[in-house]
Amino acid sequence: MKLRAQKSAALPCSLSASDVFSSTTTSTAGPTFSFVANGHIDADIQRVQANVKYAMPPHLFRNLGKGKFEEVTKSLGQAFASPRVGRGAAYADINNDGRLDLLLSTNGGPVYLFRNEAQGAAASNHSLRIKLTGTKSNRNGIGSTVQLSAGGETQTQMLRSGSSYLSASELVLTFGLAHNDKADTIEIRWPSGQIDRLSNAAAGQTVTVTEGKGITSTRKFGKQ
Ligand SMILES: [Ca+2]
Repeated sequence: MKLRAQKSAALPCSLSASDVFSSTTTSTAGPTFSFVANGHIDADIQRVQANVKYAMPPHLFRNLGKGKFEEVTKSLGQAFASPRVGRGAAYADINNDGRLDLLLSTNGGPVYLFRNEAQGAAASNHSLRIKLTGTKSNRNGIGSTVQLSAGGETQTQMLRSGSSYLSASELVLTFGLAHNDKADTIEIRWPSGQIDRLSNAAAGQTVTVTEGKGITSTRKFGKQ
């Protein structure tokens, strides 16, 4: 995984990453990640605590499964790992390649956009994105829980309206499938209590699932 940064006036950096990552995923296995923006709230914190700094590096943790994570921040390069006064973070797939990209806001400073770029063998990893449309439930499907199984591994995500300070991520769930070219099963539990079950959904696309109706539209990756 590699994240490459490119800076412009206030946006962006870019990350390059071999796998998709998500800040809201629980997984029994699979290439998922958790991102933490760091930075102290007191600009002069070092005057009273010499070993604590105002600007701090972020953290990115790779989910190894079975409740274990490893920190991979430094492996993504200095542009990503540099100390900043981070405040909010949000994610979305900004270029429809199936890999989540990351936006980081800083206190009194630029906003950084980290673009997730696959490198080497990791470029062949697959993913599947799921957009929910509620009918009995709220229109965006917020609060729904999606459990996806592929290649014998199971991942669970809940669609949330936000998970970071003054930040909102896209309302699409992204599942990394590694070398698997499809999701074997998908179970969606809607806030209304409705449960929809799908099977054999191909990777490489975003599927829209309408409550009670199954997949109602698809959009392949690579078409922005
Ligand atoms: Ca992307």
